Amino acid sequence: MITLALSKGRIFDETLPLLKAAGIEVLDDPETTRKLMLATNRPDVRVVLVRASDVPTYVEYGGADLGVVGKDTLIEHGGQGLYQPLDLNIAKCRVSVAVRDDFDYATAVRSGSRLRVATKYTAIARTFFAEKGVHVDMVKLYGSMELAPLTGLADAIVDMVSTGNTLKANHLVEVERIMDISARLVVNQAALKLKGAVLRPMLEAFAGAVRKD
Ligand code: PRT
Ligand code: MG
Repeated sequence: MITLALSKGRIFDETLPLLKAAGIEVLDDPETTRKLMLATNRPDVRVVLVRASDVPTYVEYGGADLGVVGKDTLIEHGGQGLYQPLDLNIAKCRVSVAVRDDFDYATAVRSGSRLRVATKYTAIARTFFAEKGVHVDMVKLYGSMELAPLTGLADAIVDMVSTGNTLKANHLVEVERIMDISARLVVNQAALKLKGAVLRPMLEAFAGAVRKD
């Protein structure tokens, strides 16, 4: 049995065409079923639905043989023990710094004073500001980062941006782009050895179906 870990929403939706290219069709719709383990048209392949941030953990410990996860989440997890054969070029966005539209970010960063940064992506934020030589007080959040500058919890946020509409709706502006993000395929290293005969052709089918742009 091959177990694939996916998160509901954009990762699941954008992985479906790649699965299809590998001849795999999921038999349930995650938006309507309450099941967390989904059968596919292949009796030897199943999908488990987990939180996006739990995908690397499932694959690392062999609860799933492979999974699809955003580069952001992978960096925060550390990626230890995971084989990362493919950039799937899906669920694309960027990690950026954003502040209130009336906040003078350039001066705050130049002055050598401390910047209060709220984010779920503390590893990415820490590395980025350390390289700039900016002192940061990090506030760890798990969601709704956009609220932090509006409530005085922080001066800036580090968050995922796609269209930028969420920032705009909350009177925030993107002041720095930290990195481009897309989803990656991650594979359990032991599974690749033990189940390589089934996994390798799957990986090749995914690779052949990746959009190049
Ligand atoms: O939601 P949950 O807490 O369970 O976990 P999660 O947020 O990690 O999962 P999910 O499914 O929301 O995101 C999974 C992955 O999709 C992320 O790890 C990213 O790699 C990728 N991705 C791509 C995004 C976006 N685009 C994106 N736009 N993740 C989040 N967003 C957020 C963004 O931060 C903003 O709040 O969506 C909102 C809308 O974005 P705009 O700019 O289009 O308005
Ligand atoms: Mg989310």
